[in-house]
Amino acid sequence: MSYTTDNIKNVSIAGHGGSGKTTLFERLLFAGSVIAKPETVESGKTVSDYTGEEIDRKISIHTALGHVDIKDKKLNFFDTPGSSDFTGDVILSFRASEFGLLVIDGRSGVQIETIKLWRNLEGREKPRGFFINKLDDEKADYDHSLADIKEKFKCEPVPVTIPMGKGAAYRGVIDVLNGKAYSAGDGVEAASPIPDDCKAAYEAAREKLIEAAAEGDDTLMEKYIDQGSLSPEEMHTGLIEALAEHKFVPSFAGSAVKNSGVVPLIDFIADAGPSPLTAKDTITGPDGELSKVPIDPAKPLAALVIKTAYDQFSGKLSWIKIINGKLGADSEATNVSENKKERIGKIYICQGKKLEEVRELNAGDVGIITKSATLRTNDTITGGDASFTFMPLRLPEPVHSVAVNALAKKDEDKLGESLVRAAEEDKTFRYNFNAETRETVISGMGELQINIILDKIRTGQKIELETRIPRIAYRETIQKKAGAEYTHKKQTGGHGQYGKVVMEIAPLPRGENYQFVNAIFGGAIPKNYIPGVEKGVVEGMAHGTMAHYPVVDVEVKITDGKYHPVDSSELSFKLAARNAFRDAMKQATPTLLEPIMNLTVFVEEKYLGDVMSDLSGKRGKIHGQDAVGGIAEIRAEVPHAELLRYSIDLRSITSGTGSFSVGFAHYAPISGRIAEDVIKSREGFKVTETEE
Ligand SMILES: Nc1nc2c(ncn2[C@@H]2O[C@H](COP(=O)(O)OP(=O)(O)OP(=O)(O)O)[C@@H](O)[C@H]2O)c(=O)[nH]1
Ligand SMILES: [Mg+2]
Repeated sequence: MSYTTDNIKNVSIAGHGGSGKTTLFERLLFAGSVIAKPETVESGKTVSDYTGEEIDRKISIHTALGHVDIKDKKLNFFDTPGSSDFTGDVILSFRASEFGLLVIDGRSGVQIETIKLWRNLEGREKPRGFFINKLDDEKADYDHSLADIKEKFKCEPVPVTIPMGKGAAYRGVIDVLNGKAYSAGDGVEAASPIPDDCKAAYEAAREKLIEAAAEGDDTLMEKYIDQGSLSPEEMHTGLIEALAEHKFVPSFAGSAVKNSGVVPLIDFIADAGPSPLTAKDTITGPDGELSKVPIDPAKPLAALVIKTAYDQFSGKLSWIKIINGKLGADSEATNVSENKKERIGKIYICQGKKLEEVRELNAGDVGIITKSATLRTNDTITGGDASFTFMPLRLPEPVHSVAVNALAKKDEDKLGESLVRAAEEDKTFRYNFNAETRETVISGMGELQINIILDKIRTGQKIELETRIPRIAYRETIQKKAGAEYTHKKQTGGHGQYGKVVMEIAPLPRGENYQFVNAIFGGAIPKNYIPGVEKGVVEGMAHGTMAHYPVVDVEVKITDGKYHPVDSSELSFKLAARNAFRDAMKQATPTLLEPIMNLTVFVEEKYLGDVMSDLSGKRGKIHGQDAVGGIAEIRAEVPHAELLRYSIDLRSITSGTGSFSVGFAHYAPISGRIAEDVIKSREGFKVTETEE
């Protein structure tokens, strides 16, 4: 059946790796009677970790979607991966949901990935809440987790459910909103009266929840001040409003493995979870202007492709979030982004990999179109003649790169096609052929992501691949002025070749690249040969005299020359200029330049010292440092050559908790041993240049 917009809720389950998201998702489906028996992640049979790579590794790698139909509502849940390598899939689920539920491991409190995800949700102004999990564990500490949330996020989480008992004595949760207790156990939780020994904790929590509800609505606040209490219905109304306005951050307690805290969570989301109707979506108009539009079922169809996946059985799957109107099966739509018509055939919703056909999807809902002809992630589909497009996903830049090639030349095409597909499926993954270093370089969020993609290509395509650390794009430049002259003279059968070029070269400030100055007076080189001279200079700069790297930041001034009325040609001047440039460069104290990157590292404060000393060993210059809630942010400039394996190094220094971002900063000179090694590594490099 199809649900109307006001009866749809979209929830992203996100949080640090291993906090229990997939287990919670499985228990939500169990409590919602979608599955008869919940499976464990270890069994490899959960609904949401269904791909081969997830079953092998026992972690989530892709975002999975499922839904619980309850109280005439459809609750869509996204189970997202926790590792920062797969952050692209988490962000796409944030884009498509109205509520971010951050799962906290009750044994460790707030972990670093969760902090990054909170910031992302904050940037999107999405309502968010917490599920404090694993409270059955001996090492779990509910109060510490709650205090940690307060400190790290500078927010006041208000418990909607609270735990009964601790560790081995953990018994279940109290639903503070509805005044019921739920005991942990193998079956779906059933409500019971609140035990006497928990009544005091319940009363105290209820007081806070009523206050939070009153904050959401002025008339409720007056009533609360007058009467000192609110009815459950009034509390719902107040909490819905407070949540939509970010005044209220709900927290839930539970144990996913013990099926505990799941039913009251479902109840809360069904009754008070943010509705798509309160969400605003950003669109880019035809003139490039940004504006915000509400999700609206009454407008003509407009939808966004949030994800593309390739399935062994169903082929291409395009995940669609409907923003306006409705999407019907067997209809025509326009793919505005590609400027093409798209025939919509069957449409589906899903429980993990299991597709369920539906006739239509209303605004706010998320579904899947299979085998589409034109759809790509981030495309906008419309039914009318709207010309706007929805804002594409904003994703972090890749931080880890490797060079790859197929071992057998004949497999290069297969590799190329697989890389195109991988980049379509995961927008944080890129590939690019670097003509300068003659390598295919693939980049992503970390070693794990890259290895998983390469493994999938190896086994799926049955090809052998070879990977290397990518070559660095060094440059060469000069440090002082110099001059040179060169005469190109050749006597062949017919016409000879003749051209003489006199030039001066001088260093330019860093980043200015190249300037060509024609300072010839009196026609020593006729005007029509000047383009040939410049071509020669450009060719000379393509391969410097130290290690054949491109030359940058040089001014080249042509001061004099000589021509021959019969034998001169553009080619003669080109060859003369190229050689004159190389001769001049040798006199101008050439030096190698290396790329320097801007690096920002996020680590728990306890690792700060180790990270700093590692960076100084990597020739890094620290520019700044901040710390918020136990997380340090370090900004530094570090040579690219030192960062090629940084995602691996940082992982080992910080036990996998640190993360970083990088971007190109500038080029800087290198000398001594480092330069000698670079020069040595280029021995035998062949330059192909025309002599004719
Ligand atoms: N004791 C205890 N263990 C739990 C609980 N929930 C999950 N676990 C265990 O924690 C481990 C990780 O659980 P997952 O559900 O895979 O965690 P996740 O957050 O989905 O992990 P990623 O998707 O890889 O980020 C598994 O061994 C679970 O059995 C819980 O409530 N209590
Ligand atoms: Mg998972």
